[in-house]
Amino acid sequence: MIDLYAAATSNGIRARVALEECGLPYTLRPVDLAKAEHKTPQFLAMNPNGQIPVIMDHDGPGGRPLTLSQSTAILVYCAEKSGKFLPKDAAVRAATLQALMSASTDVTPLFGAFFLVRNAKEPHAPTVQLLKDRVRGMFQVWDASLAKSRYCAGDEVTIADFSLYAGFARIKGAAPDIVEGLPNVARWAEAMGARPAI
Ligand SMILES: N[C@@H](CCC(=O)N[C@@H](CS)C(=O)NCC(=O)O)C(=O)O
Repeated sequence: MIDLYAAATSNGIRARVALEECGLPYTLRPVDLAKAEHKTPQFLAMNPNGQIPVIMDHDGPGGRPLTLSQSTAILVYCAEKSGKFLPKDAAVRAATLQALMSASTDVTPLFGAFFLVRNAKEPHAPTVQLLKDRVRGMFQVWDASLAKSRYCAGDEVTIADFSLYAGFARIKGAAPDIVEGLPNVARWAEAMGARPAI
């Protein structure tokens, strides 16, 4: 059994989608960020960075418990544990990892920066616009790519789709105009949103 410590942010959603999609039994342990539950000594013992998500797999590799943070590491861990969504073919796997990194390490942090700057007490309008345009630009690239393939890394669903969908869902909720008017992204998002696990 796995414990998932998370909140409903894009990184938290990414980890939960991974567990759901991979069919790994887990218990959700909600972490209230507003109450700083991620800064308690108990939480910091699991992740000294004081950030969600964290999983604790009581039946980890070799039957030993494993504690893991970083939403993308959790995606890879779940894929490997379940044998799903991380293709074995070397070329497709490389494409999957490329798409995964783009979704996890480009889109999400850039949107996070946009969100922080936009919601600052005195937002600096040119910076807000710059960051917004950068995130939009990334989704325009995704739109062109999704015109050629059904999913982020080809014609099968992979963990790259889970990562991008977590970011997409957060952006759609907080700044929908960033992802509007992109027909291939919209088609992909509809397909992803219709998946029972999501
Ligand atoms: N790179 C990390 C980022 C984790 C992260 O930024 N978590 C946020 C919520 S989405 C958090 O816990 N923020 C609280 C804090 O940093 O104090 C990941 O992918 O898991």
